[in-house]
Amino acid sequence: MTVLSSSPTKQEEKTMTDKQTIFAELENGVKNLQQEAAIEAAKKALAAGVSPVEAIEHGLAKGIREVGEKFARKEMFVVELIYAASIMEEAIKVLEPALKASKEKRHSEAAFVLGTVAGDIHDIGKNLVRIMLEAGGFEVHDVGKDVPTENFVSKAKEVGAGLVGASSLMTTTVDVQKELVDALRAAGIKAPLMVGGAAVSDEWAKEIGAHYSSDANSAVVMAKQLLGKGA
Ligand code: B1M
Repeated sequence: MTVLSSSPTKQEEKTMTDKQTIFAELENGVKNLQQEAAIEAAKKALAAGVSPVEAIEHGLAKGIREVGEKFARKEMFVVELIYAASIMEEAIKVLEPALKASKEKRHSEAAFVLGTVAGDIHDIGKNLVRIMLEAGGFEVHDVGKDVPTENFVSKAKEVGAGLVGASSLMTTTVDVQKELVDALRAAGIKAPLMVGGAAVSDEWAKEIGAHYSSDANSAVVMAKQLLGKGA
């Protein structure tokens, strides 16, 4: 009788180690402000068949969040924060074609208006949400960052949005999401509002009558659920 072992084979162990090494290189490239290293690690991730979503979440995003923590502790200057963000953006550009590769058929009724709220210029996370929504088949109308509430509303009207999404990274701009729900409803737009970003929580979303997701992948799952299309 053959006994099946659940322990990983040598090849599986090697693949896991390679992945962890690549994640660490991506993370270090961003947090140590080494652009070339981050870009090389992104190329390595693609060559090794690592999922670009995992490369971002377990590598680049980990690095930028550590930079954010150091910035908050005054261990890094704002110029370093800006440079780290630009390194992350350059590395994402390397991964972007692979992120988009799995494009599904578009849902015709699913125009999605997406932006970062007024007063907030953070858009790395919002751009990732856009890429993943597009890969998931949505027709995304990205209104940009630091977007006045009325621009979200007018774009939603113009395209007959099935969904509206607003990102907010700062405690000082999160209230704008409430203003946005109110403005959408006042304009007679019934499309659900999805919210996300570092300053947002599920509790807050419920309080304002919106829908929270913590990352780009779960945003796509939620968008499909809200349209009654399942996960
Ligand atoms: Co700024 N920043 N920043 N920053 N920055 C934060 C947000 C901060 C928490 C850093 C800190 O102090 N620890 C802090 C805010 C504190 C607060 O809440 N009050 C802060 C500050 C203070 C500032 C400035 C005021 C600094 C200054 O100038 N003195 C200034 C803001 C100016 C303004 O907006 N008016 C500023 C500027 C910047 C940079 C320009 C340098 C740069 C942004 C570059 C860019 O976006 N193009 C930057 C960065 C990089 C950060 C941190 C370090 C990282 C943000 C990021 O890109 N994360 C951030 C610290 C942190 O977030 N912990 C910080 C990676 C990204 C993949 O994750 O954006 O969370 P995230 O997106 C995720 C999910 O949240 C989710 O999916 C994404 C992918 O998984 N998600 C959604 C996001 N949106 C969603 C929408 C959805 C669903 C899911 O539905 C629609």
